[in-house]
Amino acid sequence: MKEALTTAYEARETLIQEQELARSLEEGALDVTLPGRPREAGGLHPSTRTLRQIQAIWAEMGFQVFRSRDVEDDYTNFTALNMPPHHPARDMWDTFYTTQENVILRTHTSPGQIRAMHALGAKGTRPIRVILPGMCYRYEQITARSEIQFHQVEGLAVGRTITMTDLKGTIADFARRMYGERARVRFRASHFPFTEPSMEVDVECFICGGEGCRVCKYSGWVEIMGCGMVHPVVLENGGYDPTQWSGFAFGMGPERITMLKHGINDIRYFWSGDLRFLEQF
Ligand code: 2NL
Repeated sequence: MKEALTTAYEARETLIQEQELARSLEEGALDVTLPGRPREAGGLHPSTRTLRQIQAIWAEMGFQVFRSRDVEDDYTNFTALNMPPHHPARDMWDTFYTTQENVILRTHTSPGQIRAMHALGAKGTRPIRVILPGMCYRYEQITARSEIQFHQVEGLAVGRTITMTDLKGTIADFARRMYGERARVRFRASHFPFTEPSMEVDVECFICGGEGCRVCKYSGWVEIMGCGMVHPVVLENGGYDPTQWSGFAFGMGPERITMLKHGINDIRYFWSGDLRFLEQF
């Protein structure tokens, strides 16, 4: 009974469909010459693209990606980085505190480097080469130039014979891979609590080639990162004997680099979720 009914039903269904198709073709309801409906493919966020580009370059140079937590403790975010409680340099980072004593959002990716030294350095017996990409948080007024959350990529190399020559050569090589083989860099003296000496790095303006334009404010140079030789106190807090070991470190902001590259004049676009912005990448 069931089979008979199913067969009859299917025969009827096929007939109706054929008739429907014939009729709609006759009426021209089905226009097979119409273009197809495109399927919109998603794209990578501009920050993600820059972040991945930076990571790929450092990976080629033997730096392993180390990931760390966004929620930190006061010791690792500040004290271990040569900023004990009440140190005036802490004012450089406006911090998100929580209702829990000692629990904060990291203001930079540097605390992750302390964790990397402990996780990979084997109590200060092994050299390491890591980069640490991630989100940072600062309790600031949101403006065209500053956001309360943004990415950083930090790098750290610790070994027995690392010198400032290694730092300068490695960063110059990074700049050539990132901005083209003719990219020139210059190092300016600066200050960070966790490095000594400390420097800021400029690359010859990749928009105007050093001629002078709005992006480089007619100086011919744009700042791309900060760096320095790891401070002995920080090496010690990472488990290394600073009389036997040395290292260099650097930090850069992918949003800043993306803004310079594409002439984006307002950092608030990045987390606006505005498709008119995102679809341009
Ligand atoms: C910047 C400058 C920098 C570091 C980050 C670092 C980390 C450890 C030890 C020493 Cl564990 N240094 N990080 C050093 C110099 C500069 O960042 O302008 N970032 C956006």
